[in-house]
Amino acid sequence: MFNKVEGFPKDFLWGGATASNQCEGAYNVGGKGLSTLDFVKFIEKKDRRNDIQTMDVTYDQLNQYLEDESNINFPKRRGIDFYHQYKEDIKLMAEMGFKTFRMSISWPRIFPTGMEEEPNEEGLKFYDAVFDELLANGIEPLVTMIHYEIPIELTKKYNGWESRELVDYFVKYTKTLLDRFKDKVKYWIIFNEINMMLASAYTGGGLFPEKSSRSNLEVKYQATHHQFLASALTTKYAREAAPNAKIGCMIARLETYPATCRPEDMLKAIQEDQLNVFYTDVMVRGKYPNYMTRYFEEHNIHLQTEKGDEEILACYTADYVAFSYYMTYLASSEPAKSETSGNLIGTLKNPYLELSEWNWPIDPIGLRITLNRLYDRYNVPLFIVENGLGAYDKLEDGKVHDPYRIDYLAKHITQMKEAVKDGVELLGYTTWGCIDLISAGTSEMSKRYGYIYVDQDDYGNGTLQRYKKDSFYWYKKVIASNGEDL
Ligand code: BGP
Repeated sequence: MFNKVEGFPKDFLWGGATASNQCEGAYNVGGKGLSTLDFVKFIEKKDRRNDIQTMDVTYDQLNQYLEDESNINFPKRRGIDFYHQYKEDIKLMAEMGFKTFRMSISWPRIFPTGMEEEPNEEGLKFYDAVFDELLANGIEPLVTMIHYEIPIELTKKYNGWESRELVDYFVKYTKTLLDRFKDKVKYWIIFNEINMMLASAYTGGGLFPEKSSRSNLEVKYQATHHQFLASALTTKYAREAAPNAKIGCMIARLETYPATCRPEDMLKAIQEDQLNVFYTDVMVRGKYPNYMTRYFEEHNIHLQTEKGDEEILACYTADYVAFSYYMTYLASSEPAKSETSGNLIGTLKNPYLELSEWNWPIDPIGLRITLNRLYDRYNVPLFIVENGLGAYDKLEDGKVHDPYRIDYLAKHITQMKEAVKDGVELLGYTTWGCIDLISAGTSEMSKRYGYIYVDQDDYGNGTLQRYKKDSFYWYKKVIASNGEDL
């Protein structure tokens, strides 16, 4: 009756994570259409270390570029050329002993405008080749169907996910993926960080709230509703057409502590946390939680829904909860005094935590807390699909010494192991940007997360050669010992 858990399960999925738009490059190769994120990257960035990173583009900025094609002055490279170098990269991952590799498929590589009748065969072939390479190297693909990348034509024509039309276009795309790759891919995540909609509607939903006649918040939740439907309908199709598929939902986990033990702060922490787990509540429990009824009413949010929506959400829920974890947040009932930056949203400074070079609080114990809380809430397996330290690295004589990264990861894995001993069912751990890639928040190369160094600077200069960092050899040892040798 009482089974003691000693450590990570034997089949624990160790690996790393990437996203197509941050690593493939080749934005106009192989029939790919332009995506919302292609536009984020040509807006000049200053040193954004201290900014809250929202990845936003304004409607005016986008239009300025769209009006005159010659304005489209794409930087030389906006990835690390994974599109052409995937074989070499996968070889390095296999050398580290990866059991899984999280990657995403670029929607506009498959449907360039999102609205074609037939998919782009060249795009499908590219992913076929990547999956074959992974499987040949004994690496299980973990595939995100959409990592923020929306065909730009859908933004222009429909204001992105504000329109319900996007549900059908997206489901057509995801059905294409399931049909084509069901024998190669078992683990899927439908939307990357679906709660990103709140922080940046452009990135999360390809939409400009100011273009809508509705309030900013209302349009974001409307778009979210459409994404929930698209997720459930994708899951419905997977149950029929790819019965072995495991379908995950994903949020950026914003674990929130009260700033003090004042009851008002505790209440505030619960309320802010609810706005985060609202997403998983709908996708795992299959219905809108009661607390949102009050929230919607108080914020004058009226969602347009159709008959049958409720049933779809109830019937097709996620098999597991995937999440990114970088830091924890503080909630206070008093107006903010001092803020620091963070992943997706800023937060108050927690005096007990150190900050990364980008001022993101570092909180390994928070990972154990969040694993316990999510598991208690849902009782379905969890999957940590992003975690890691963005840092400046120095390449010297072909070597990168990154003890800071090893220290960060070892502390997080230690807490992860404690959570597993607490009884949390954890499927795996894929650290973010296992090979250096372009940062989502800053569009820069110098914020590096990887075990593999890629020779490229913020302006796209460099040989693109790959080098193994010290953390490469360390992670190899961690995987070989199933998390025992840290
Ligand atoms: C997550 C995104 C990733 C990623 C990561 C790190 O929110 O899913 O795409 O980039 O954050 O963020 P950054 O690149 O800004 O350091």
